[in-house]
Amino acid sequence: MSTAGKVIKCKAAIVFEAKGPFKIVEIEVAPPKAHEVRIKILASGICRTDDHAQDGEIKVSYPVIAGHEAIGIVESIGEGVTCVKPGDKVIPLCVPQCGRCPPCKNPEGNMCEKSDFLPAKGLMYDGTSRFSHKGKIVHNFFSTSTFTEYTVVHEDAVVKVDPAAPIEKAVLIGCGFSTGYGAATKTAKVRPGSTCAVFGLGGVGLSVVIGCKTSGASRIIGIDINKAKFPTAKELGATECISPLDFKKPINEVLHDMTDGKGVDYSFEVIGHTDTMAAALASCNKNYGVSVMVGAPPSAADMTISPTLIFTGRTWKGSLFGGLKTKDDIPNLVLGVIEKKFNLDPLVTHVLPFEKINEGFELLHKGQSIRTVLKM
Ligand code: PAD
Ligand code: ZN
Ligand code: ZN
Repeated sequence: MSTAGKVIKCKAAIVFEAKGPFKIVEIEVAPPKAHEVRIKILASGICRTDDHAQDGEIKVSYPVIAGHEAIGIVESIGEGVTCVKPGDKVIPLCVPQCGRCPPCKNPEGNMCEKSDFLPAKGLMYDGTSRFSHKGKIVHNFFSTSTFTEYTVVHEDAVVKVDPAAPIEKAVLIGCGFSTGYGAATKTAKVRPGSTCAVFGLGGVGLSVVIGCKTSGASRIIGIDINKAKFPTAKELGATECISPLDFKKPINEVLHDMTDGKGVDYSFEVIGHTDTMAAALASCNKNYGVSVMVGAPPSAADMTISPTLIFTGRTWKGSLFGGLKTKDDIPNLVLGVIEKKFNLDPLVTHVLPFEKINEGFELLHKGQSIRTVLKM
């Protein structure tokens, strides 16, 4: 029996307050309004950004349904939707692409003005939510909300992908892989023969490693305090891996020593701490080095750096979703997975049923997982 046009009751993981657990409860999901799409989520990956939403490091509105890295099937569409139809396999877009605003029109831009972060309101364009629990509204997260069996997104925040997309791998195209891969290939534009340093070897940092290798970097130095990440980093292309805990010197000095005093050509901070952002900046060559901030800074953090670090010529860039344009680039990245251009197998260390979401976050906290994929 068709569910189109009807309220759907289903399971979702709600965080009711900052630092509270993910509680699986029954919610009501209203039908999509005009230009909205209701999606049955098939799988959702656990990204550190969801953890930041849960612990309050990133400002969100509670109660909230987090999750933003997913793949699903269109259940129904609202009036006027033409980009997808019921039954299509789709990826929800945590960075929408409306195609009309200045960042969408600028070839170098991607932070669509319809994006919902910094600060996140957690509501649809009309200021309401399609989610409710016991009659009270529940907010959405980063235009998506995927820790739920059904979600509703605006048509700007969904893209059709090839039906052959393998769900447990292609799910990572919704955030982690694209972010890391794009940070190397699009934001930094890593050149063949260069030396790269990647700070943080989680799902996103390892995807930066893949992007550096694909770009032809000759040295890729992985940096993490958790040495359990090193074998995977090497499998994916890191030529050396080091832990800052093994050195007395600051890690930026160690990287200068490892490169005959030159510093690396490209450095990437993929952790989200201000001290490692400063260390990554100082690690690259003082004149032509490029440092890319990928890790999400805590909402409340400020940092101070010496202007000399930039004055001598260094470039310091941020990278949101790897600088990629979601609607344009995601279908091609999914094809890359189908055609085995990218091997994402080492990134997916755990596949768990949705009900075990808290176990998935525990694995992340203990440093025992790279990506956990929850299957609905
Ligand atoms: P993760 O927690 O899986 O990986 C982080 C890694 O950093 C872990 O392996 C840690 O052991 C390591 N680490 C922690 N502290 C240090 C330290 N002091 N020195 C060296 N290594 C350390 O996270 P992730 O890969 O899912 O995400 C990484 C960051 O990227 C996180 O801040 C997340 O919010 C952000 C992100 N940004 C975007 C974007 O669009 N810019 C998208 C997705 C994720
Ligand atoms: Zn993410
Ligand atoms: Zn736009």
